[in-house]
Amino acid sequence: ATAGVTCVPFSGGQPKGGVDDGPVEMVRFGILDQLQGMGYAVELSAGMDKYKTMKPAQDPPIGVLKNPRYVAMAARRVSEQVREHCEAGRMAVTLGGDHSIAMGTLVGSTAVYGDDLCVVWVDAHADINTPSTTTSGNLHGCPLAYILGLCQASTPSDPFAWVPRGCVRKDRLVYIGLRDVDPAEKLILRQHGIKAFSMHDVDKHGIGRVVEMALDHVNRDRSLPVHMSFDVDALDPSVAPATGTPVRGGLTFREGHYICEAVAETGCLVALDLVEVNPALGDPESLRQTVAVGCSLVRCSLGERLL
Ligand code: DIR
Ligand code: MN
Ligand code: MN
Ligand code: MN
Repeated sequence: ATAGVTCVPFSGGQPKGGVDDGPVEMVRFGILDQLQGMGYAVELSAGMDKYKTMKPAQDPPIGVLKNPRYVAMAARRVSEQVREHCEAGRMAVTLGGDHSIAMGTLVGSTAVYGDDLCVVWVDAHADINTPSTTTSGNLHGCPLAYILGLCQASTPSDPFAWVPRGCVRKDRLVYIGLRDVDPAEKLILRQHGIKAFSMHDVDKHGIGRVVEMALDHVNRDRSLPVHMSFDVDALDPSVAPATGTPVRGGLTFREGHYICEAVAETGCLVALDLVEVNPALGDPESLRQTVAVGCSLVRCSLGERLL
């Protein structure tokens, strides 16, 4: 099998620098060699340094949205790289970077797999704010609103006009790990009947049952392709401290890995995002720990087994 790896050193979807160094730190930690050691051929997308230089000279806010053109350009490029990997039948692995790049990864995977594609979104946050509900204006809190078609292209000059609204079906999205959801996002989830397993559900049912219920919701027969988008802040800050928006009460080390192992076991995974590793936050040990856990989540998702 071949892993098509796209490194996206991008931080424009949120205000903290450093998350753009997530991919290079994971590569330095050895993720590419580790995948090869597992038997994968690795095909690396070219020009990963380009993202840092893509910033347009003029990018004033649109409404409250920050860096809208920069985010849109980067995500569009990601979408092309992920689409190429999926077209070639590779497992598309995208290393972020902040979570706004998932707008690109999902456009890329759905371009190939269509609306059969199921999305497992592992995150402390719902990332489903629309341009009108976001209070932060940070686009890493918005990718799913665009993807699901909750915000229409308003003007021809919308930098996100290239995003096919509704490329992922609402009934094919499921969340695991939520615990910091904005009031407007709660309304959106309820209004559209989007399935979400919060940390309360993980406590109540245990992670084994939660993953089973999540997969049953989007993919009962385990026959459809799955794209997992894993925000490292889904993990408890004691496990993954070096991330921009840590929220206490998160997944344990084992719960995070269990999700990846169980998804890998289905044999349905076609695309994986591992995002929001920010090596600039915290002491060297926090950084090492977070980079290491990011790499091990990637390996488990791609089938590394304990026995
Ligand atoms: C918040 C935080 N819901 C926002 N989102 C984060 O800015 O829209 N996403 N941190 O990862
Ligand atoms: Mn998050
Ligand atoms: Mn939106
Ligand atoms: Mn996120």
